[in-house]
Amino acid sequence: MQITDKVSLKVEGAIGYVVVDNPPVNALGQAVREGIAGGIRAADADAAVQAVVIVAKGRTFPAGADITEFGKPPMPPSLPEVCQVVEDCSKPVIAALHGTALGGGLEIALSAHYRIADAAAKIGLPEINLGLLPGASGTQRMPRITRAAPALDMMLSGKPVGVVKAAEMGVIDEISTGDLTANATAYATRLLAESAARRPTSERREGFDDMAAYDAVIAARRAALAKSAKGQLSPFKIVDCVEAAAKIPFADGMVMERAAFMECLTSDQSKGMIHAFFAERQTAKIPEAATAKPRAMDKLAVIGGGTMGAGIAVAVLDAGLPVVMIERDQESLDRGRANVEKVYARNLAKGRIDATQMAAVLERFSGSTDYASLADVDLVIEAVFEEMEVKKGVFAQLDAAMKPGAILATNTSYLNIDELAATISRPQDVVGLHFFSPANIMKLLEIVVPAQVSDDVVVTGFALAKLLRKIPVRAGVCDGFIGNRLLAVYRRAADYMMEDGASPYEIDAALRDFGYPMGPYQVSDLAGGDIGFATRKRKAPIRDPNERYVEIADRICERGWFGQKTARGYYLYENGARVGTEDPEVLAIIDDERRRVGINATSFSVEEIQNRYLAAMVNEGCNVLAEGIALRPLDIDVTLLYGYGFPRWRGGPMKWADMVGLDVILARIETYAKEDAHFWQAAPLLKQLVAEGRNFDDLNKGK
Ligand code: 3H9
Repeated sequence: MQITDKVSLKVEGAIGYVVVDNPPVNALGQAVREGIAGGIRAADADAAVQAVVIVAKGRTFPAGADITEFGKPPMPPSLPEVCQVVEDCSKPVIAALHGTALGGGLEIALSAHYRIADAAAKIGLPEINLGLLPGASGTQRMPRITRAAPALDMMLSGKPVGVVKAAEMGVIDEISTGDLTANATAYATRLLAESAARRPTSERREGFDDMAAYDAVIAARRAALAKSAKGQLSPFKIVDCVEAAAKIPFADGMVMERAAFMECLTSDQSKGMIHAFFAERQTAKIPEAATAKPRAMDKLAVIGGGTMGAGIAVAVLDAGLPVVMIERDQESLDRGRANVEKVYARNLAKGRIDATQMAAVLERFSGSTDYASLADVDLVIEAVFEEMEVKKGVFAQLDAAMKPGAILATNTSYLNIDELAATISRPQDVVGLHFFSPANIMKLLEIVVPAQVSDDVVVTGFALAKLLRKIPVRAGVCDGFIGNRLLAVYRRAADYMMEDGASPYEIDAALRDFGYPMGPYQVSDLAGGDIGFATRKRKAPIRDPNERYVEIADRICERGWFGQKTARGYYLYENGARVGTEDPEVLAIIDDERRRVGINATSFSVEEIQNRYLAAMVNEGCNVLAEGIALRPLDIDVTLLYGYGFPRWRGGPMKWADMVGLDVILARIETYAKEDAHFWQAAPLLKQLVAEGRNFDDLNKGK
């Protein structure tokens, strides 16, 4: 019997099967909610049915509420109501889970009386990743079964767990290997034969058996969050609701959970995180994919065994592919190999892999000092010194050595790839693959599309990103592509504030307060000031004389203070400390510089620091869009979120700007322009959007 177009009820013998069918992830949209509630009620009313199994078609049990419905007018029945219908069924209800039973999907399962899961299934409550909390009884039902700590681990980490762990938690009663529906039927039949009673989770209390321990867990989590989740809403609400589960009646707990869920749902934080969720899936949607298909990618190579080259090699090995590393001499190759082996040795020491696995991975790694070893390679990623002439030399050798149709990628972070491609005989095969350090860990991959490249090379870059489990962003050729180009501008905004009166410590603190894990000067100390220093010296002759240039960084670097590695940079790192302390000598250097250029220091509030830094970022984002360097504002958001530490709960700079209001951002830039009209030039696109009453979200939607 079809209940709605997404849910059917099938009765076979004594069992009624409520079957959900809403690809791709069986999200709990209105028709699914109505269907599950209707299916349960119909099964309840059918005298032939003695037990009900909820099961889903396709790749997964429902993976949660339908996120696309959030923000739209509510459409009954609500998910908490559906959960109650499931629990209130007068016949035992068994949820049969497979795939990823997440969020609202798990909440439905928790409302059933018994749960069986496929051995490969995962369960989780990832709402926190969307700035939300489990809002369909998860905060109330889960701790009743598991106690406080396992419930909070799941809700606060947002990470799913496998079935063995889920069974240990008491959430899964049976693990199924083989045909899930057949096993669920056998399980239901057994329960009926044993006259097993319904087991309403809302009435269970075994999770509250030790209230002193429960209270202690709540207090400890609250204290930890005060440090780790400062400024965020949903983590604290989760703890409040889990605490209440043990203290107030279930119905009151549900009212509290609903109110907390709605407060989170209407917050900018959840809007930002929901935007991030969809944005990171949108970036792979590129024009080239409409017609082109990826080329073969069976064997890869990297040129260079330094930090980047070795990191890329590890990323490729981790994806299960063979990789050849090319270095200029045996000594460098040995160093490169050691860099790769170091990563696996650490994994081994930490128990992440065993010796056999390590040996198997390294089996796929080979090294050579001869470009002839590249003859059968499909895709090479060059990661040599960041200098055009060096790269041109490497590309000439690649051109000579590689088979026709092989892809020649460069990991440059700002050089002109059009110029590089034009020096070889096959510019159509040249693409930019800009990894971020450490390349085996960082999720972002900027795929830089030069003018002459073929579409199938671009889509191969995206296919590689998927294989390496990276988030790809399509970028055009310019100095710094999307990320580093924006970084150069907002870092200048920070340096101007520093020279005008804010200390680097105040600037860092203001940006941590905004949600960054570290401020820009802490990042600079971590990365090392020497490379930037060398680049500034190299670029000095071509610097625009009208541009305001702050010399503070040069004064610091001239003293050999390059950050953590020299125990001194903007901060002092005494006795190998990783967290720096403020350095009065740096403040004195800054004062001297202010005096030298005739600046009277003014003070900047936390808000003012944040506003200027972000305005510079958003404004340059507009220029990058107008030039077609980024396809959509969401591509900029994803770049900054995954490569530059932008707080996810702010959605990315462009989403943040939409929420503040583009007119407000423009007005701020026009005010700053009164001090420095050269730097603070409002982007034409920003002006145009404000004049037309549009925003970045409109651009994302192609409006
Ligand atoms: C919640 O449940 C709140 C409740 O507690 C309370 C409510 C009152 N909705 O990721 P994929 C789309 S909050 C709508 O590429 P995978 C996704 O956009 C929810 N759409 O596949 C994509 O669309 P497209 C808690 C969704 O195999 C397509 O499905 N749950 C949803 O790599 C395929 O997705 C979550 O937060 C959704 N819930 O990964 C789970 N989920 O093809 C969120 C996915 O047009 N989802 N889509 O780009 C996930 O984590 C992953 O999608 C999943 C599959 C692991 C399930």
